[in-house]
Amino acid sequence: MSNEKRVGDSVRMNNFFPAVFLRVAASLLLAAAGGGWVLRGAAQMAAKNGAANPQLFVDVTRAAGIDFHLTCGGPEKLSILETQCGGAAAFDYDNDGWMDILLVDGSTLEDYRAGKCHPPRLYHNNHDGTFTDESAKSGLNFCGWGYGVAIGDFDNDGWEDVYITGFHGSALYHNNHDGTFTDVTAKAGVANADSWGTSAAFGDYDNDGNLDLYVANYVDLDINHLPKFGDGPFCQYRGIPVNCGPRGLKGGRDRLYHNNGDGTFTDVTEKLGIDTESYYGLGVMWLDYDKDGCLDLYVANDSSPSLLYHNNCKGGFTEVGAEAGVAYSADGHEQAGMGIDSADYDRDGWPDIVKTNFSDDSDNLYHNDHNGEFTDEAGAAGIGGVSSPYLGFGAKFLDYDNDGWPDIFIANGHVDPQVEGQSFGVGYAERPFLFHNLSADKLLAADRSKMGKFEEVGGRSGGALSKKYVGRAALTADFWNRGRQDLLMTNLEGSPVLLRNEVPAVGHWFRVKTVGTKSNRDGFGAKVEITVDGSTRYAEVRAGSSFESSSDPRVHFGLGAAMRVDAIVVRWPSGQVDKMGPEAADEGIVVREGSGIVQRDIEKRSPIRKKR
Ligand SMILES: [Ca+2]
Ligand SMILES: [Ca+2]
Ligand SMILES: [Ca+2]
Ligand SMILES: [Ca+2]
Repeated sequence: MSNEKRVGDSVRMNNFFPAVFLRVAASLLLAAAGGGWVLRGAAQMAAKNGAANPQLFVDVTRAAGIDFHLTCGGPEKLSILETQCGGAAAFDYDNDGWMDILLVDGSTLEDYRAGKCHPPRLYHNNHDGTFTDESAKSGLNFCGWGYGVAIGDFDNDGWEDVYITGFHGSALYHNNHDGTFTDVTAKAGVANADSWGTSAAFGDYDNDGNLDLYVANYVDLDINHLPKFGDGPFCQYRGIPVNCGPRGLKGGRDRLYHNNGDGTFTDVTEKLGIDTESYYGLGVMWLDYDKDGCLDLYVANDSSPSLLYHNNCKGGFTEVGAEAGVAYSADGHEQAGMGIDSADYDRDGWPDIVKTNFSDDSDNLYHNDHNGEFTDEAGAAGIGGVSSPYLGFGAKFLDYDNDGWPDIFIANGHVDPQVEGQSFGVGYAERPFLFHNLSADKLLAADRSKMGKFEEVGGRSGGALSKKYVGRAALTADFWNRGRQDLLMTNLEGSPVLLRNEVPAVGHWFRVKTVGTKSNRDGFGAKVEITVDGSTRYAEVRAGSSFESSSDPRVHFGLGAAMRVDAIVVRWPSGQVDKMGPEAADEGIVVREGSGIVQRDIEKRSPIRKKR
């Protein structure tokens, strides 16, 4: 399904609520008639009539009640500290079935030195398209210079806990089950005290049922002796003075904390040989790339090789990034890796990887070759050339049109405001990318050799996707429980952007939430396989990926025209395998380890409630 075929809905959502309610009402009627897919035909007809391109995503930030302005140093970004802020998470902190939002704030050199706090903001999802700022009573009183966030239920009590990374001080907050959190950093032993944490992610690497924690550390800096702006070879970009680093500065060694299961963690960094070279860590993701049942770890490093830690299933890791083909670019040079994500974009049953890089360098699309190695297909897939001038940060696979083929969203934005107005062909603020996976079209054309091609459709979709931002975190979530994947991107210069999926013609969908019993409660690391129309789709359960981000952990599958999922298999980290199905399309199920389906979220499919 090419974008041209989906053209036709020229509705502009200037007035969010009436338009949204009309849209939801219309989709309810169509869903009731079993004909959500009918919309596709209508859109195609409209396309023939020459209607304008649709806005695929609509900026609803203000209408939704998100009123937050990120603080991250001054406008000139005189220090590298001022260039990497903007962590964000989508998670359901109160277990009401709706994804809430957490936004991490940064600081300024003056405020940080003076001890002035910039606590994070917690927005509760009101189920009606709006959010309420619950920060004040949340107890998320982080005071420092915040960067990223990781979400996971580290104590397996059924409530999501929060880890916030910061400059020389990160913090773990335990969820008290009543909308409040308690700082348990000291007891847990995960302060990461003298390091500058960026991205972090929870994953159970030793399959003991307790989530362990990886924290990427970027640069070791003394805030009282910061390198001087523009002073020296590592403080120049194409001959103009900019903030210094990361080259020329000392790298921060990442940390891996093993969860002891009693509220404490043990730092196993040295014992397990993690980040021995202290590279400039930015992106973190747990995945099982060789499907041996033990979670591997991929870390994107700035200005140094990216690292892939293969889990030997005996409690240790071997770093295999170079051998596996994910340490360098396709032509073998070091890159400035920023954000990473994984999904099976070509549906061959193995998890692939996307990674963003600096300007004048392509993003990577590492195809999993099933033998422990990857091939960078970015160029062939149509991603390399488009992405080359841009500086990418957050990256997320999503199936925004529910056609069953994972698409890719990338947040772009430079680190040096000084590039603006120069003749380098790069800007400070840049538009994000939405890469549409064209495999459905290729399949229809019976030309399977062209599978795995992407087309950038954000630029011409108009509206929010064609605007420029200094993008950092990027996450996906079904914020309105409609069976659509929405987006949230943070912006170093200003407000985050909540992007509501308004794709005019979407396919059917299916969503799986995992609840571990023997395995970790979140089910992170579980593999979900569904069989639809004779083909099997593969996904892994995770929340942490992209850049400084945590996404909706519920596994979302687009189904295209299929009205039924024939089989569902969940392979848990414990080794338990639960087999279910068939199930009807357009529902979310909750699968409990060992029990199968324990809940069907059909009633939440199309919520219409009066705005309060
Ligand atoms: Ca909630
Ligand atoms: Ca918990
Ligand atoms: Ca563990
Ligand atoms: Ca798609």
